[in-house]
Amino acid sequence: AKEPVRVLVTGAAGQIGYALVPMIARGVMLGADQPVILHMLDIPPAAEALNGVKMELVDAAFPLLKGVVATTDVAEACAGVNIAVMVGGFPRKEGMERKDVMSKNVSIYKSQASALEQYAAPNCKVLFVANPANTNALILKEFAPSIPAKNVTCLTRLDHNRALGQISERLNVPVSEVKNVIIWGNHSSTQYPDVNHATVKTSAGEKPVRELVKDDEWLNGEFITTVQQRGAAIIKARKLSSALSAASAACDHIRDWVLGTPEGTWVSMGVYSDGSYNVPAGLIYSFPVTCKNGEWTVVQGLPIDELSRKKMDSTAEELSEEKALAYSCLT
Ligand code: NAX
Repeated sequence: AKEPVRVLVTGAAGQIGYALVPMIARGVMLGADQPVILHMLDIPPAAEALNGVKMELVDAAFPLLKGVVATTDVAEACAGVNIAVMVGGFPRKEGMERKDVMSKNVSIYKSQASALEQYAAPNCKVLFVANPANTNALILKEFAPSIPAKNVTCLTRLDHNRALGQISERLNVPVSEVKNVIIWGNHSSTQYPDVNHATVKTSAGEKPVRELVKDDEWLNGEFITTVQQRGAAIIKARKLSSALSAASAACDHIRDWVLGTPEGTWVSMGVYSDGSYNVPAGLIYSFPVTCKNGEWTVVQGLPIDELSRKKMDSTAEELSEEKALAYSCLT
């Protein structure tokens, strides 16, 4: 039998946490044959709710779940974890300046970074979900210098999946037949959902999305804004932000990272830029990646047209600004 993998979820008493922990315990994240031990961290005001989630996990009697650590102690939460999904953080409240929220989060992730560095298992993989996800991941990387940059990522898979979903609806084909969309850049409304290399499996073979949709105006306009604004649309409809789709995307991200992407398929992940596609090095930027043996690689050599270039640069600019703001909170 396989050794259990320890998975940390921070902010586990929150909305996404509540959707995510049962998925992990059912094997959605790491596979139906992989036992797991869940580590759940939240803050003292949420301790009772966190304990309630733990009670429900016990009650669900998940065969793969070999243990649950529910705690408000960062060191205990990080001890021995192989995977860390960072969902908890300080939300922006009405009337708060971006800088005030950023400073709160910088101090939270500074201490969580050092706890991971000290107590997590070697080679621990980190996924940032809490917003601003790209920049929070960068902060964590800064404060956990012994964690390799390649192990620190952020979630743009939800945006990627939203793009697949929009194409599937538009063409009335199953979403499983659509692949290789790309989310470039920031997990924010400046992200660039790119379909220039995306394809659909049809009875006549694989066809480019552009050829099938036959409506560049829609693809270059409404499609892009729909994906960019989808989070806001969910809030408007549900009066709560996306949770089940975010949790599902977090599982997709880790599963593909650990177990590999299918041959011929790439996914979008926020990763540390090495300057590929002329994206400034040193940002956490969403790229198309393939994964093998637990490591991601940016897909190289895709032709980039002028419209794409502009959009890729403007989302990079926003990330550089966020980075500067984060650094200005460091003192
Ligand atoms: P909730 O407010 O429901 O949950 C957040 C939880 O974090 C709460 O239980 C809170 O007590 C806890 N928390 C606060 N400070 C903490 C700390 N220092 N250590 C540990 N836990 C702490 O938010 P939820 O809807 O679950 O969303 C969580 C985060 O995900 C938000 O930052 C949100 O913006 C972000 N999202 C990111 C997405 C992405 O695709 N990257 C999509 C969904 C989501 O909007």
